[in-house]
Amino acid sequence: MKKIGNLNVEDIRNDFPILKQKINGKDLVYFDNAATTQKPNVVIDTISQYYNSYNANIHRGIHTLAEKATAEYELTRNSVKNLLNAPTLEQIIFTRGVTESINLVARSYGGANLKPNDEVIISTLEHHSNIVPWQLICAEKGAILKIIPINDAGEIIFEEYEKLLNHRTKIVSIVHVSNALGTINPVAEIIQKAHQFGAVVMVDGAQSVSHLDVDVQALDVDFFAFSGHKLYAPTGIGILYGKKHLLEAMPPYQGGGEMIQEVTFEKTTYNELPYKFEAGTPNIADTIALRKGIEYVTAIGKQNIALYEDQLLQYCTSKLSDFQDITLVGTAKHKISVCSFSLAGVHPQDIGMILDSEGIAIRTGHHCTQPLMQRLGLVGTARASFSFYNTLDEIDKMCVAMKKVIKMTK
Ligand code: 7TS
Repeated sequence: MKKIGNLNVEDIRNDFPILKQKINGKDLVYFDNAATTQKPNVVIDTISQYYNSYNANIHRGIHTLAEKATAEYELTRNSVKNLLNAPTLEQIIFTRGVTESINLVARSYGGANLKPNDEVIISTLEHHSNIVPWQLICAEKGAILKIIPINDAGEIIFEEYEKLLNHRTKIVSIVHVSNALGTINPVAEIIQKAHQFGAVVMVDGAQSVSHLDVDVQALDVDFFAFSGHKLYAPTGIGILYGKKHLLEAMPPYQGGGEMIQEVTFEKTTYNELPYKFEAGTPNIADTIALRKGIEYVTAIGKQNIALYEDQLLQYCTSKLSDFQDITLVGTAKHKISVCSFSLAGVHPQDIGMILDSEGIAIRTGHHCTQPLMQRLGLVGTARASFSFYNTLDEIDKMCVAMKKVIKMTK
């Protein structure tokens, strides 16, 4: 194993049992980390410990199991608060993931604040989950959705963004890091500009929290969302952070148990933050396990992770550039470790299938960013997205397999 940086990748790989298996007779090479990351033993074990020893509903029981489950669940809120440097625990709301967090803000904040002809700004880089919720609420409220264009490298054109801002702009919702291209957006500047016009800013952090340090106070962001499953934690648990005065003024998103203070048939009063937005029995086991994912990443250190993954990105970029028929898609100056590419005359799906036969898992297609693909004039791309458990040797294996793809398809 070629060594780079000061991560002990061999030790790290031993923490991820799934990586040890063979796929189609070959060692698994998992390059689909932008879709979901694999889980370390501590995360997997935490889930079974919960069901083995203290499964109970939370916030309501006074018995020992319920108290333990509640305490463990609430510890995760504290972990997320520290991860994001949020001012208070009440500003951390548990959701199912980024998708639900954005829908919550669009429905609750957008529903309460958008008026006919108000404007919402998103960008060409957005995942469908940061497009469709805004289309839905804009259609309902008669508001207008505006799109920041990008250049051919896959970077938003900042001057065009500035031109879109005006006194009718109420919400800017922008992806921190593009899942399809890896582009890191200048969110601090985007937020600052939006605030000059009195607009609130939501940042989709699905692809950023696992690679970059995020400080919601330094960014002065109004809403920030991420999903646990892209941060080495389970699926079905995600986060919405919001500024307190905004969350307090927003109506509930869903009604049910836990989110109420008092219910009569005539009138219901709502619980305080964050519970106002957490109706029903939540995903307790996976929330508890999210803390273990955060602790795992924090122990390795985001700086170390960024440094190491950048080496993987540079190596892969240079290796793929040596292929005459391969075009790299997404060449932004500031990128995380995502390598999207296309091969002349070959459908991305065929690349994916041949690589899979070699044990290599990549994502192919439009990556839930169809408008972005339309802008780039592509049906889709092949995308290799790296984690700190990937290696240079694995990138070499993918390049060897790409030679096979070329041979088989030409
Ligand atoms: N936003 C971005 C930027 C994403 O990458 C994703 C998922 C989402 C939102 C939605 O997250 P969810 O956890 O609520 O589903 N991205 C991908 C991907 O790139 N491949 O599969 C899922």
